[in-house]
Amino acid sequence: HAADNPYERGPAPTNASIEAVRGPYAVSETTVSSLSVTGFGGGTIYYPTSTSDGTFGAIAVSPGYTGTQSSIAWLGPRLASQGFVVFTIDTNTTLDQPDSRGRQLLAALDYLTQRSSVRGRVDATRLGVMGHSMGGGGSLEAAKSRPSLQAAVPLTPWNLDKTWPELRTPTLIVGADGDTIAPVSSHAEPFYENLPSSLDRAYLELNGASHFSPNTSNTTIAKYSISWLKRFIDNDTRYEQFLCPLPRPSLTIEEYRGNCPHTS
Ligand code: 9J3
Ligand code: ZN
Repeated sequence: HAADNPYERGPAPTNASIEAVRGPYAVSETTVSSLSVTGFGGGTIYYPTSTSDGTFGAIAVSPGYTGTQSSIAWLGPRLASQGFVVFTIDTNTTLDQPDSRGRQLLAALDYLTQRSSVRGRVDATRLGVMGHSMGGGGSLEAAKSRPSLQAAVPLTPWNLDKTWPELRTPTLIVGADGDTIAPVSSHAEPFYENLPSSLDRAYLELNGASHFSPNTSNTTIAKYSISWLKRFIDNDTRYEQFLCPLPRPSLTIEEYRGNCPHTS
């Protein structure tokens, strides 16, 4: 329990609680204007309303090519209600490439922990990144340049760089079996296979899914993202039960690869 792990937040999870549309925390939000920041395009911060549970880990989320924060907005309240501060961002331009999106995710985390109105609610040592498509490719770039990040969850990621031996951040890569824009055979799968084999890593391939499945509320994405973020940002081993043994193929899971037990 909490006495053993100062970072754990919220009640003991169940399969129902990680599949739920909302978790145990009521969520507030605040808009960050692009005019008030540099290095990224502003966004929306979703955070647990309560101040009675101390600080929370935090996650920045980038949209994909031509996308805006609205394309990944569902993740804000979905993840924040489980006990995270979540910053869904806009990029400087919607055409920015993955390396730029990676730098923007880090600028957003720096803003969140150092300047934002909720900085007092964030534990600056427990940070993660997510993103869709080129934003997922950007999540890999962010983790490559900042190994202190505690978790990365690229969603149907796209990147020209296929090799990620530099990563030290536990990474869950989510691919979609029907993705024709970032086919898993040339993006998500080689990204996963070219992470260090010593790293805590996983590959979730969604069944009956497309490149744009991460753009609307998706229970399979949510439950495994929540489990990964809780397990590695909060060190919360109560969530290990949903990750190990590896989830088996199902109506929504085409394939799942990873290492078990986790080592970090
Ligand atoms: O962010 C994305 O959706 C990347 C996929 C893409 O449009 O790549 C073409 C250059
Ligand atoms: Zn590389």
